[in-house]
Amino acid sequence: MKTFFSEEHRRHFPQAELSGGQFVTPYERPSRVEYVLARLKERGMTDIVAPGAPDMAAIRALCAPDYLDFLENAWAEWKAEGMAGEIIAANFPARRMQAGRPPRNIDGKVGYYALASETAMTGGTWAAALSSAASAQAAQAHVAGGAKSAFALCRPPGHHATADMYGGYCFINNAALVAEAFRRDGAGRVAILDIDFHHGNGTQDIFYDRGDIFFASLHGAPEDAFPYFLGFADETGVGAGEGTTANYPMLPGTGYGPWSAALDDAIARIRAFGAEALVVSLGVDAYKDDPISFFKLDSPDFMDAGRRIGTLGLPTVFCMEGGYAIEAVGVNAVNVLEGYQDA
Ligand code: OKP
Ligand code: ZN
Repeated sequence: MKTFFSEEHRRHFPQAELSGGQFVTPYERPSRVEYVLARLKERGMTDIVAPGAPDMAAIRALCAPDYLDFLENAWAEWKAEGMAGEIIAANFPARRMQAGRPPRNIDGKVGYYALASETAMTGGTWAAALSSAASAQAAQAHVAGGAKSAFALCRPPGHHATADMYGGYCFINNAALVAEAFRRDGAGRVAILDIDFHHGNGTQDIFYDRGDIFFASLHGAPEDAFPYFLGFADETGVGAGEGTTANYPMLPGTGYGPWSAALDDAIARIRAFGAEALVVSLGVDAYKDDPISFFKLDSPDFMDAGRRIGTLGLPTVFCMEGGYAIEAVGVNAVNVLEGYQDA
């Protein structure tokens, strides 16, 4: 399996994440990908290439124009306003406020386009987010061109980003770009399987009313875990999309037994849906030692999960999402890929 990866990810490295009332070094940090690259090489998966320029037309088709303008110009506006630090959202349109009017002032604008305040932006964030999207797009093009599968080693991740909001370390929804690209390249129906510990709220939101794209997510129950306000089992889609969203929220301490039962159900749903291509949001933060998650998967479980996903026999793009037990991220992510290849 070929890997698509851009060194440009390094341009996104904020110093601060707001966590537990303190600023800490962000969990989502550049060194995460070093462990993945090292493990790929260790396992002989040395076909690692840089993507070309991002397909901006596809990104514009996915995202709101004002949101993209915001991402591109936020740093300059923040600095022009005299802000001393990194961009952190502090003001949100909460219940019964005007959620549809982007403020002129950048401090207000940031809150308008953010869905949470843990994620800081800096001068390099936009370039890094674009490079991450480019890796996803290149991986998809590779599979559309006839390869069985590809791995987009995306950083920053994407599954929390909606068409017009960032947060949860995400800015552009890479998995959504891949799904839409598969549709444009002729797949009638596409499935997205999100195995990151956190609910893929952005991906769900983007495709909630779509009958042609199935979204399944295994994640920590929203009562207990970020993003808290989406990912409940009774969210099943709307309109033409009724029945094309499947959420599997699970409680703290969930191990591979119940988790893999949910995976099998999601796989059966994807098979029944008749998907012709598959996108996997590959987060490995369901790992037992992940510092911000509460599932109990062990490293061999990720290989078994990959094998089960492989039984679908679909052309597949894996997009890297989360995973913060950084020394184990490489083994766990590559285990999924190896399991898939062995299926
Ligand atoms: C992104 B992805 C740490 C709380 C972190 C945000 C989590 C974002 C996860 N104190 N909350 O889905 O792995
Ligand atoms: Zn996650």
